[in-house]
Amino acid sequence: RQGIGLRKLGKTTDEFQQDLLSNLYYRRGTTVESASARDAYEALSQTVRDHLAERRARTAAAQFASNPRWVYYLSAEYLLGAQLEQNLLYSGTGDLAAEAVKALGFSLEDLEDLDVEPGLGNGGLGRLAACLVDSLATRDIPAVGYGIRYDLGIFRQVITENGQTELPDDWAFQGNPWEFPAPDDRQTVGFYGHTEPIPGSETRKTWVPGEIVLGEPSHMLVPGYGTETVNIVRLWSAKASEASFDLSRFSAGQYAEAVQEAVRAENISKVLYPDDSTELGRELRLKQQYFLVSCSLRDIVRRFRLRNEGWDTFADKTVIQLNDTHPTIAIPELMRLLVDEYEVPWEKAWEITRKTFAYTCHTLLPEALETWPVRMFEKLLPRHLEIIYLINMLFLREVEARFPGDHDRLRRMSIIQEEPERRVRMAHLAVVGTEAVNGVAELHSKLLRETVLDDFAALWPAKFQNVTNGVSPRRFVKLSNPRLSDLITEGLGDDGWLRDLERLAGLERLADDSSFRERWQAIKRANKVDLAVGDPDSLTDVMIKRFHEYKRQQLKLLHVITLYQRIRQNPAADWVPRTVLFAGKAAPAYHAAKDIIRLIATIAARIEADPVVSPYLKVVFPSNYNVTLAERIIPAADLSEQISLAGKEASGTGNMKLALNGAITIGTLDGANIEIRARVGEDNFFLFGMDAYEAAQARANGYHPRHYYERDDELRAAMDTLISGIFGDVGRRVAGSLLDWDEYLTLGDFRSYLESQEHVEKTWRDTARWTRMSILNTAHSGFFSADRTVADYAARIWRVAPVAVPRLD
Ligand code: 26Y
Repeated sequence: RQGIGLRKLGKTTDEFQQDLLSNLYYRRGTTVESASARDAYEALSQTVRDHLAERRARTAAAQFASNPRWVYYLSAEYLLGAQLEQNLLYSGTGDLAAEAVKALGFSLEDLEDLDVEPGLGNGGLGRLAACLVDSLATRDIPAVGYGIRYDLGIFRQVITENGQTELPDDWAFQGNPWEFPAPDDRQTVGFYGHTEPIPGSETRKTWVPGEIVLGEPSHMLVPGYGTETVNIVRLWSAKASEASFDLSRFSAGQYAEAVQEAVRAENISKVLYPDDSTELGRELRLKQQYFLVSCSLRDIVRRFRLRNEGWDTFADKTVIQLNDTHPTIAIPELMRLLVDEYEVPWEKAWEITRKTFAYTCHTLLPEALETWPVRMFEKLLPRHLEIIYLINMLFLREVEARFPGDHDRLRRMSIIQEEPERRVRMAHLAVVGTEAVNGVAELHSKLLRETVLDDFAALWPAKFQNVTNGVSPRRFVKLSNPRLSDLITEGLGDDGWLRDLERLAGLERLADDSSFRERWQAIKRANKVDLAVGDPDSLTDVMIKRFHEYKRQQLKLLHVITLYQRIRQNPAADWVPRTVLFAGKAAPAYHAAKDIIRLIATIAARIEADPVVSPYLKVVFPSNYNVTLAERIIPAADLSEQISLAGKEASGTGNMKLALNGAITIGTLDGANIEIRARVGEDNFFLFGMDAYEAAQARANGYHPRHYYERDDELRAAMDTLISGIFGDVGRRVAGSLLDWDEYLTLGDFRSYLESQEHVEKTWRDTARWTRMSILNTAHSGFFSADRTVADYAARIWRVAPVAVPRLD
């Protein structure tokens, strides 16, 4: 079937117009005369998609022909962001599309407003997955991202004075033009049941599952920028088998009972992170993890077997990256497939498995390291538990050989935790079953080796690596900040920086050019006008991220209260007007984080109503922070709040996006802040607070928040306002938790933070100086491109090379 070619896709306005009409008529089934905006959006999306699909076909052919080592990225989350604008850019059809839709009576902007982002993730880890697949394609690396196609993505957040409320996010309610469902390519996934010995074999077993669910794949195209490659992310939906519908019950009028099994099966991909406060909720999460793993591994094995190569070459042709521990059951699952189904001897299978997997850790909080009760595993995945036991036994034998008689070490390192209840430690399984383990910023990787994973680093020092995170310069500069992109391109002479972000360093010489600085500043102002949340001449101070106590939105809030009190005490002073913008979601069951949101909303309203303070201070909290909203806020930010307690934020990626867009960071020595500061320069970064070692020491030496409360008058005044109850019970609760325990040393860092904020204001008054710092932040953030991150993974962890996709001329 070689040599059958496609008609070339429209490359002129007329041709594009024709393709658009053809999609409107033949795929959408409507006419120009009756087309709604939705019809036009769908037809346009399909037309753009066709351009990528054609590149996709060439990519698949070129990648298959070169028989490369494939990168398979397994992630429970993908926060891909809106697709239309990106795909117009990546397919180079933006101008054609604008003309063509105009002829239909629509504007491109109107149609872009109909493009709903798939919110298939929570935060940093999910957006990182999206940036990495973008850069994998941009670097021409053969790769597939695997994930779950949740029916309901991350909840839609509504902020009122009562705090956060959560509404379901039925993101594909009106259809999703960007995906290619493949219901005929479905996989079968087992759960529950029991195992049976296989006569004559010690290690092989038969697993007889008690429940079968189908996994239906659907893929989205992931184009590279400035290249031909189009990779895919393949997302799985749970579907009940035909047999699960009980026709006789239905006929008897037992409608609910007739579908209950099907509903149960399909609940697996119903929502992202179902509430885990009940046993059933926790089991559903484990089911999701295995569902993703089982479908994806079957797909990976199917693709490998297309070539009829022996298992000996599997690890040479496959690397599977585990995005945190959520897909770690892939390790015992690959063992099960190899040993039980393909009769590969255990030792051989283990060698293959270890060489195939690599694990990225994204946390330092010990409580965030996943563990699952052994009894839950035993019930849901009985064969996997047996395999984990055997892996653990052989592993502990290895430890015992290296450290004879060190029983405490065995207990610490075991994959099974014994006390207070037996649990499977997923991070230990992930370290034992992989060839490489990496953290996501220098400090994080170092602390992993020194603290949470120190025993493993002692055993296998070479396994531990660092790969600092990065972000997509296409989405987070070119698409989100077109004005700045144009100025950068003009300043550098070409737009090569979009594929080679270190070239931004060429802006350094322009930082001293006053007319360039004025244009830079005018762009920031125009972006603030677009965002329309406050006076565009005020200092736009943004804290945008998930709500978590370790990130310390409460510290920012204490700063706001202090400013409020200072202004009230001395209204005539020369205050720097500020707009403080918070955005972010809290996990629905995380009450302390939701209290902080509610408190911010309450205080925002109080300030708004205060005629003395409101000319200088405004607090805004736009609802429903997501990728689309981030793309609007980031270009307008002057000050980037990165104020987590040092040693707690693994990396952060919002910090990188903001610095790239010329916001100046006020931050602690945490995560990637340290690397940002090292690159942009100490003078262009507002540093405060304890470092990670000082923080650990403060805790160890007996940290007493009251000590700070008693000695700092302004801190006490701010806390007393909360305690007084004028901001309600929620204020009392937040203050109480700070005074009584203050897990993240908020009060300990308060004075240092305030001093640093005074330095911010002093600097802000000198516009030329501030703008210079802003330009230097952009100029020296080129390292934080996800293209560099992917190059690091490719060279140091995956050992893969690009495969060029030939152009179609
Ligand atoms: C519920 C549980 C299984 C769970 C679900 C999601 C645990 C963790 C997560 C998500 C974690 C996450 O987003 N981590 C962030 O990853 C970013 C990318 O590496 C880092 O920049 C950021 O510091 C880290 O908090």
